[in-house]
Amino acid sequence: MTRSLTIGAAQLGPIARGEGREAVVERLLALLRQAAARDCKLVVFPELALTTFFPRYFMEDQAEVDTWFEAEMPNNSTQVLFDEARRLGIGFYLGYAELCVENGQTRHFNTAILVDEAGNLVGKYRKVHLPGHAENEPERPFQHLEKRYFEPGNLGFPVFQAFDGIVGMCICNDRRWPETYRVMGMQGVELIMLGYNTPRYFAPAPDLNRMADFHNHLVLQAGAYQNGSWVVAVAKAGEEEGCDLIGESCIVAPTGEIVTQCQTLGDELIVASCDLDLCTMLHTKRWDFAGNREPEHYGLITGSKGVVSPFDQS
Ligand code: CDT
Repeated sequence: MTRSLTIGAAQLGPIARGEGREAVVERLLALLRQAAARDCKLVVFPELALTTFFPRYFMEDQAEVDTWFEAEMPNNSTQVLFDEARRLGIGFYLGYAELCVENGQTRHFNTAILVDEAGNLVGKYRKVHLPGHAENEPERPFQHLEKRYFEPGNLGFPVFQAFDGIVGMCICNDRRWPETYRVMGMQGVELIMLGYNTPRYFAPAPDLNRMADFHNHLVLQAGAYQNGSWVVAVAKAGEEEGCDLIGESCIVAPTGEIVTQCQTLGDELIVASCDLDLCTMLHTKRWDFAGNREPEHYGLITGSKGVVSPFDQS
């Protein structure tokens, strides 16, 4: 019997700055119910799925910044999503801004959680590769202040036994880094879920703008194939408060092929039946990491940030 998992990628269109959590959760619920009608067992929502992409705004008042964060999950706004998902027997990945206290210290993370079909928390991931900048750069048409509002995730890239497979998570910019997939790949990952908010305009190098969609799919497809894993990548898309966000949410097979992709820049559900046993075929027949990788010959050195290449020496 094959391990077939029907997964929905629930793309969101823009969220207005003034749109409250409750209104957004209504949109998530509508997508969740569509997913149930199409037999999904798991739905993936975007990064920071409860609010507009607030790192585009420069704020100095920490109390104001904290209004964009969730101090509890579930909370009053999201409990209904958890309840409905459990009633429908669907698990979900949800991205949100997390405010927590650890060892007496207040901390801010760009976080995703995975909840199973019975409503239990399977695991949490905190975004490691934070893009953008920490200070106001008024010459930009909009800010990208993730380095100001979040700290890098402190949970690594764990994988979890869930949905009859080995699953892991990452968030947006993480998908551009081969390490993200490889660290999970080395743990036998079979399904990687991620949400993203990707402005088409990349201020540091606007020459790359025309390739924003291409580079999105390029990294997702390469990461899937090179690690023999399904990848489900879900955008918040469209023109959000004057910022053009790419769409093209997609489900990628372990062969690197895009199985299905969104056609709009709005709220849209796409669905695929994902055979997790296809990963076993790639892992054993195409890659066989244990038999074929040559880590002792990669010429890596150990630096202050762990294992780095000679390329990084300075
Ligand atoms: N949200 C996120 O990580 N976006 C980045 C673009 C940042 S541009 C400064 C991405 O890689 O899509």
